[in-house]
Amino acid sequence: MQSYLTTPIYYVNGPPHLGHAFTTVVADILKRQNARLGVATLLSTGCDEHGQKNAQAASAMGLDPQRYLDLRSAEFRALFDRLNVGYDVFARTSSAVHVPQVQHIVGRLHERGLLHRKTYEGHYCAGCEQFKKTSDLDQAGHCREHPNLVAGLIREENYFLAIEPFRQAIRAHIAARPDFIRPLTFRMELLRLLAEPLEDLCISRPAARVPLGVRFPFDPDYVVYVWFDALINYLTNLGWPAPGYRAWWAGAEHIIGKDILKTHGVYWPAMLLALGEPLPKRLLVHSHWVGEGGLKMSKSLGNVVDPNAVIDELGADALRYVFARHMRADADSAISVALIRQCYVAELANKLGNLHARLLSFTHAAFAGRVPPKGALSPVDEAVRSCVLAAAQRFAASLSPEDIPASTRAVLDAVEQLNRYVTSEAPWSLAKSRLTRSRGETVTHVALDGLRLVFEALWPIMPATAQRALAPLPRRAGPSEVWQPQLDLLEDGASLGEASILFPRMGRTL
Ligand code: ME8
Repeated sequence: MQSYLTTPIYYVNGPPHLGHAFTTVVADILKRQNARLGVATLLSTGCDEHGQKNAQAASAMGLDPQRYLDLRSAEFRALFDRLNVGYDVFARTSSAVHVPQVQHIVGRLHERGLLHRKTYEGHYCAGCEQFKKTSDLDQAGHCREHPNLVAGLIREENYFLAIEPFRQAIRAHIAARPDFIRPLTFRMELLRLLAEPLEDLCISRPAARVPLGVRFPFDPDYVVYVWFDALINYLTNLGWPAPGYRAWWAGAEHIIGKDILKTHGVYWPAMLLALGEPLPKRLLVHSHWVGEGGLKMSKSLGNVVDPNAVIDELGADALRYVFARHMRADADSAISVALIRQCYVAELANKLGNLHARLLSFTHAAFAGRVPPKGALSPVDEAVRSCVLAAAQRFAASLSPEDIPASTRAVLDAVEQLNRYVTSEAPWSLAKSRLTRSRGETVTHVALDGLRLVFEALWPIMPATAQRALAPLPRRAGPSEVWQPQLDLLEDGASLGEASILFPRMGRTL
């Protein structure tokens, strides 16, 4: 089975922010986990470069639109590179591959008689790039997502795709597949949306009003609506309609924030059905990061967390860890620079880093840097070993975003237990006397092997740190090429390498 993991393609009307970093890191965690299980995975991310708000951002900076798009999308790519994201495709909707693809699809739907033209009057929110119902606006005419913009009344002639003819088929598809949308709360939300008749989707914008877009192939006065254009990237990335796309498409999982549930759960399936294409395998939806106190992050509130600044200060893996450990799929989670620093000190430096540092330095001091042999195991040894193994086993199969926080948490609990074990068994004292030395060897062996398994488990979350942590530990290969959580893979008598500091004190350059 092949897996095709997609992130949204992000608007480039500003620099990349924490939310963009988050979804893309989640996709990378899933891909890394798949990779070590032998599941071939294609990961796509990228930038959504058309539409009014990107155009406005370009003109606000006095730049030619294409130059602006090139600069901004390079910032996104640089952030994902810094975060060690192994994307296979970086999609850009202004690219020479994507544009003809969109034109081809619009032309196909037109030929099939699925598009119609009509005059439409409605309030348009440039932030959402969508027409809004009056009931979606507050009294001053602002939409909920963009209280800083007035959704002005617009009357214009446009092309439309009727969604209603596909509603029951989409609904039936979701109803028959409990696993199609996760978590459950978003499945319920979508089923509620699909219970009511749906309005036609306006799929064009007059080029005179929104010049930054893909021209309609049969009517140059219009550009394709930015969402219609953007969703198509999921097919463009696979070389659709060349036959090779099918196997990947069958394993398509869209990782998205809850803000874009309707576009992915209603419009995109309708577009696919109109094209005669199967629906993706799954929608993996997550909630949002919000500022402390549950407030939406905004520049004016001063509670925006800049992912690049966090990486500068604490490293990419610290941010990846905070994402993995502290997100919740079904409810918003608070994040701030102070919370990230607190997590860095309390969990990464004091627990994970400390266990690594003390075990390695102690083994160097007491056992000449060699892995001591393991003798008979006591119930305490067995207890800590099974705790570590159970935590690591949570990483034995493919992950879904919902699993990540609890699985990460379980590994951290195992680290705490290992720390307690080492403190109470005190192998450094045992090693001093001839009578107890072999018991000291066993405790050290058990703890080092636990440490190994902990970092193996955490590899998809903190790839660079895990690699650095594992480098000094002499390991035997497991029995299978596919990674399996397994105890007892340390080489008795082999020398440990030098340990590096995994989580330097804050303030030092990493
Ligand atoms: O919607 N917490 O782009 P966008 C978590 N171009 N994730 C967040 C977040 C937050 N506070 N803020 C943003 C678009 N995200 C369209 C998508 S796809 C065919 C077109 C993440 O730049 C989350 O994944 O507004 C959300 O769905 C996405 O960024 C929205 O990015």
